[in-house]
This record gives sequence, structure tokens and C-alpha cells, in this order.
Amino acid sequence: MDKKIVFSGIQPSGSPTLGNYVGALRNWNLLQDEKRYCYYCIVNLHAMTVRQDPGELYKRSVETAALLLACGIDPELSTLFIQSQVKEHAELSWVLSCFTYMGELNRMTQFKDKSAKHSDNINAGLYTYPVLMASDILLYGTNLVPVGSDQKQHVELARDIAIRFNKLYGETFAVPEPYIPKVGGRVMSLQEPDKKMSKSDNNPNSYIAVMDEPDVIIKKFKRAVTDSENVIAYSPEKPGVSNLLSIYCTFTGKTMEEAVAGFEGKGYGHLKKAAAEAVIAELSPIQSEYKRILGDMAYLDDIIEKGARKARERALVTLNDVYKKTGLRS
Ligand code: ATP
Ligand code: LTN
Repeated sequence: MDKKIVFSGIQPSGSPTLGNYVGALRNWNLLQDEKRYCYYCIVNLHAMTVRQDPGELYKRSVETAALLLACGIDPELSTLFIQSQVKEHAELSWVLSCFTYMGELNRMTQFKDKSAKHSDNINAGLYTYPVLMASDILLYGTNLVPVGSDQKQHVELARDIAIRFNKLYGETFAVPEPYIPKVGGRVMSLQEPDKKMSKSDNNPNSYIAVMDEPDVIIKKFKRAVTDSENVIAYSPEKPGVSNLLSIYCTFTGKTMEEAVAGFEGKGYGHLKKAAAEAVIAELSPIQSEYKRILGDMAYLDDIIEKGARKARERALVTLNDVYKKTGLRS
């Protein structure tokens, strides 16, 4: 049996989008079903790097947990938990920040993007965000990290920190690898197809939320930015159309060649409708399941509490080892 350990996280920073679903959540399910040991975490400490409404943050964390369950995460097979409930994450983060160079953090593209987007709030947490992410990953002996391609750089930094620490103190951390889907690793915004689709985008037409109603999904696809050629082809010069084609392929299982051949001679309206229909078909059962799970708060609270307990048990083993090796305790 494959004993690989899987860890991944999602921020409760908005309503999860098609990008989160294709780039991450689908693979979370796949890896769980391949009988690997999985930890899936709602990273509310990471979400704090951008201002959050205190009344909304916990509610959104619980809703995100419900959505993960609706997408197929099975609490019997995976440990599903909320990051702030396992204090070891923040503790290890401090230690690892002493093994991370400013030069490394300066190179992180997400920090550059987010500082440009939130120029009124370039806080230290935004800067050290990748160290907390490394702690999330390294606490659990993680081998595989299923993420979208935007997170590859952060996982590589976690690898470098693990290798550096192991060299100094002896074998302590497993060295993780990113696990990125071949198609759909970067779903683009429907309004600005040269930018990634993001749940915290101010323009809701730029993303499809997993919970969007079918008529909203159809409307958003209709409004998606394309170009004036009206030729359905996959090319870097046609980012809008290429994004729609990639979404269509991901949700139908067709190859790009099959998709392009199937749309030959047809207009953009046709592609938008076909993509919307494929997305709706896959999301509809998830949406019903989500509503059912949210209707049973006692069940949900129980899973979150048990998840934190299980995660804490594992995390403490690593943290104790780190404290011992570094002389923070005897
Ligand atoms: P925010 O916009 O608030 O920064 P986000 O939408 O980028 O959030 P996260 O919660 O940070 O989402 O990411 C959860 C997972 O979804 C990560 O593995 C990330 O790589 C993946 N992901 C996010 N956006 C996309 C996208 N557009 N395409 C593919 N994967 C994505
Ligand atoms: N940084 C990620 C979310 C995240 C994560 C993690 C992903 C936090 N900790 C650990 C994988 C593993 C993001 O912004 N998408």
C-alpha cells in the first residue's frame, strides 16, 4: 500500500471558485480515493493576511468545511480541520522563520501580486505567509501537496526549508513535492484572462463560484471576455478562448484536440454554452450535498472538532522533535 502523506489547504477568504475546484479540490478527492493519508486544512490564519470581517471569518471557515465534505472529502479517510485550532502551526512557523532567508521571501511572486493589490496593507504576515505554509506542510510528514500551479513556488520553498533544517539537525522533515493537475492547474479569470481566477476578486463576473446557481453560471460564461476573431482555437494569443476550452476539457474529459475539432466552424456562443453546461452538470450534485450538510450543524461541528484533535496529535510529535533537536526543550 502507498503510504504517502498528503497535505493541502484552502483559505476561507471567499466562496471557493472553479479555479480552487479544478486546481486543488478535485485532486484532494483523487488522492484520498487512492488510499493515501490525507490532511486537509482550512487555513484561516493565512486568510488574515488580508482584512477579514470577524463576524464572517469563522462562519466562512465552517462553510468551507461543508463544501469540502460535499466535494467528496470523507472524514473517515481524511483529517479535515481548521488551522487556528491546531496551535502547533503558528509555533513551528516562528521556528522555521529563523531558517528562511529574506532573499527567499523577496522572490515570492504571490507576495508581489498581493502587495500590489493591497497596497494600503502590506503587512508582515503577507510577507512571511510562505513560512506558515511550510509549517502546515512539514508538521505532518507530508510527501505530496495537491495545489494549483500558483502555489508551486511556495511548496518549493517548503522543500528548501526542510532540506536546510534536516542538514543542520538530522532527518526531521519529509521533503514534500507539489502535485499539480496537467490541465486546469491555472484557471484564468473570465474577465481578465491573463490573470488567475481568484475568489477574492472584486468583480464576481470574473469567477464561477462552486455554489453559483445554474442561471448565474450561464450568465457569467456568456459575459466571459474572448476576442473578435470568432475562431475557436487554443493559442497563447487567445487567452480568453483558450481558458474556456481548458475549462470545457476539464469538465468533459475530452482532450484539447477532440474539443477543438468538435467546435470547428462554430461560434464562441456555442463554446460558452457547452462549457457552462458541463460545469453545471458536475457542480449541481455538490451544491445539493452542501446544503444538506450545512443543515446538520451538529454533524459538522463534530467533524471539525475531531479533525482538530487528530491533527493536533500528529502535529505535536513533529513540534516536540523540533523543540528537542533545536534545544528549545530537553
Ligand atoms: P485568494 O484569491 O483569496 O487569494 P485563491 O482563490 O487564490 O484565494 P486559495 O484558497 O489561496 O485560493 O487556494 C486554494 C487552492 O486553490 C490552492 O491550491 C491554489 O493553488 C488553488 N487555486 C486557486 N486559484 C486557482 C486557479 N485560478 N486555478 C487553479 N488553481 C487555483
Ligand atoms: N497558500 C495557499 C493555501 C495554503 C496551502 C497550505 C496549500 C496554506 N497552507 C499548505 C497547500 C499546503 C494558497 O494561497 N492557495
